[in-house]
Amino acid sequence: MKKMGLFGGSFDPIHSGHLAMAQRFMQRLELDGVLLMPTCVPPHKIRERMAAASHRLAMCRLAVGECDGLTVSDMELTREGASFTVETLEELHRRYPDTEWYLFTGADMFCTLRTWYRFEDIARLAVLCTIPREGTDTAQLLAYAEALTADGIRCYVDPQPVQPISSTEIRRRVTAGEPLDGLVPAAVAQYIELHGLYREDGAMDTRTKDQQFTQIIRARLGDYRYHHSLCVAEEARRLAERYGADPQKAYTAGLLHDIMKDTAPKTQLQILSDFGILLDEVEQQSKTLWHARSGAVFLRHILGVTDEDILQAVRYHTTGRAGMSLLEKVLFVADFTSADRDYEDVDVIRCLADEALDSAIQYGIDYTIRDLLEQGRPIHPNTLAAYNDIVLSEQNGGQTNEQ
Ligand code: DGI
Ligand code: FE
Ligand code: FE
Repeated sequence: MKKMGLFGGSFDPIHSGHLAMAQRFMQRLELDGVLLMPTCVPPHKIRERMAAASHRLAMCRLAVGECDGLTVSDMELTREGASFTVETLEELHRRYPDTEWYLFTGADMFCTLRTWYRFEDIARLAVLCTIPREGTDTAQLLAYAEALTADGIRCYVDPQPVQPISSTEIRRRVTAGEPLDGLVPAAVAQYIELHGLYREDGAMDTRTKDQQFTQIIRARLGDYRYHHSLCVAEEARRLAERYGADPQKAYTAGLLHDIMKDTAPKTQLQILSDFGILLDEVEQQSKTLWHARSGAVFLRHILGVTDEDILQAVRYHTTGRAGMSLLEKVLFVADFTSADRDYEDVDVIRCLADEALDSAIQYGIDYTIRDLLEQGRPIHPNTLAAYNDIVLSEQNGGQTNEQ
């Protein structure tokens, strides 16, 4: 039997208190994992400045990225209308028949459990768990639990109180422009800022998107990769100006292209599976290819980047593909020729890049393929397709610069 925690909530936003609670239960009850379940908010409960379901879900995904054992489910959000906890538990039992479920509730909700819809079934389908909040009366909680136990209901009250943090307080701080220091994971704080959540109307962030993206990659990348990304952005802008692509988009694509490069492979796989992306055979074998795919997914679904040119440029920046767009070519080449690059042939490819993008791409792929062959690693079909595409079009009388 597997043991899993179920933690439902509006998570508006998810915060460090939620994560601490999930981790505490996981340790104490020796759970195999915890499923966070952002819930639908029924129409009569929608407050002013409430974050959309998609935002609440994205913030949960960002928050669990760094926490082992935690995963997020969109089951309740994708179902029609609001769900009852009992229905969710029934569905989970259907989907995972060999799992024992532990339902987490905050201290205040715990004492209302008996009034929940089909409470007896809930109690049959899960062990009811809660944690007292520091400074509140734990005696009431224990008394309630004792009464449940007396009725033969399985429940668990953690002996050690947790520091209370509330989503209401976090929203209030954001609205008032006060710092969130440590109350939410850094990635969630950035997300709130980027999307202008919980703000008074008209008090939008005055920074440009690129400034915000720069701060985001600064937090997600190590020094080396951050510096590389800034250099690729500069180089992509320069090449875009030279070859007639959109310099602004090129700069943004450069900033963001390696956004997942320093993220743990396991987390990258999680993001890909969250959004239903399947890796092909070569990709499964080559971790170095994952960051381009997980990066594009992260940009689209978490950072809310909607520009398809940019998303495609990031997605194909490692392998290339047949029929690359001008922006894809610009980013692909900039990744080879940026100021931080320092390999043997870098000057050769820089010269080529100033003559014709395709020549630089051909040289770059040639270099990559040789390297892969030497190491006995598989070559991705897109890499070969990109290579053939360029060689063939040159033999057909040579389009040089533009596609
Ligand atoms: O992320 P960067 O280091 O800036 O550069 P990149 O995104 O081009 O990644 C380079 C890595 O990707 C390098 O380790 C080689 C690998 N790679 C590129 N094309 C292929 C490939 N790996 C496989 N297996 N197959 C490919 O076709
Ligand atoms: Fe890359
Ligand atoms: Fe790169």
